[in-house]
Amino acid sequence: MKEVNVLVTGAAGQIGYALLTRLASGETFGSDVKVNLNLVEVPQVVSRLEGSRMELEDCGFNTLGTVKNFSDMNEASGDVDWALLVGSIPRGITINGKKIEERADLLKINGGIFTEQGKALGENAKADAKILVVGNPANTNALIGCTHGNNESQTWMAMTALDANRAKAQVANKCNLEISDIKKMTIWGNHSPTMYPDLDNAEIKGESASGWINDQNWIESDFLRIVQQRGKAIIDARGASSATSAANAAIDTVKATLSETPADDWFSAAVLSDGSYNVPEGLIFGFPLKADANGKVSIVQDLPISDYAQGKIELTTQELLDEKNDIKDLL
Ligand code: NAX
Repeated sequence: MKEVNVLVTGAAGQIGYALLTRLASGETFGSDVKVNLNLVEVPQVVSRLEGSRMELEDCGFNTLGTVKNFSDMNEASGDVDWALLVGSIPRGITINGKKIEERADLLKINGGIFTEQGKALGENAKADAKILVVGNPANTNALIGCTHGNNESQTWMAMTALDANRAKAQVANKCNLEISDIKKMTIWGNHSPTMYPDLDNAEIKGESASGWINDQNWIESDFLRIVQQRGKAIIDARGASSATSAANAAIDTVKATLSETPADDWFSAAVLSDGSYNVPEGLIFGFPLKADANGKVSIVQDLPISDYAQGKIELTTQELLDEKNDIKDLL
């Protein structure tokens, strides 16, 4: 049997819990691939991972390989093919008597974590490893990790697939369509309320989604607001942030790179900008992406961008530039 080595940080958290079975079951990498899991947690809770390991064993998956628990990223990252960086310090936590509410403080604390994780992966993970950052602020955490990973053959992404799935669900509800009728959903920019879900370039049965919907008022007000604020709406309703849907989006992102993207579709994640669409180089920015048969990820080029969309893209670009400025001494 083939094998894949997958590292998950924050593995004892709620997204981690929803993620592990789906990585190990055969659903993600296929029924002919053994999945070796390296689970990483902070030292205070690493012992809880033993419970996760026992539960995985009790699922009886043919495709489950080894499950190892770590609190040291250097030890955990040896030879990994995939790293799903879910763990990060949430807003509102109290550290050394100070409640962390400010974005700049949050960015700096997580920046320290991602500096170390990036270095460990750059030095120890496989040359063609893919790294997906889920932990917020995901784009800027990925920028720090990618900078310190300093390994150009590895691919760093920050997750926007949850936002893309949320956008598809809203369109499906509005138009009474199946999710599979909606293709080419792009989330431009930051995984934050400034993200821009693009319905001009999304397609419904081969036509522009915005043309099909034919209700610009809904697109610019309800749709945009619902998608941008969906994370908060879930926290308000559930008393906890998205977990199942976030884990599902991480699985979707992994799967999207395992085979060539179909000609009539693309997927959404944030990658290092190369200047495409005039986005400044050196930001981790949400783009429309394609994978080739070898899993190499590239940005879909030459999409038309309306003046309205351009304004939204500039807003989210500015936010990412501000975030980058807040952590400039970590780069
Ligand atoms: P939890 O608080 O349930 O779990 C996080 C886990 O990470 C904890 O067990 C914690 O001990 C661990 N952790 C913290 N620092 C670590 C480190 N340095 N190394 C290893 N583990 C570490 O949060 P959960 O709900 O699972 O969310 C995880 C992250 O995903 C949060 O930052 C959250 O904001 C982010 N999200 C990102 C989304 C996206 O679309 N990109 C959507 C969902 C989610 O909000």
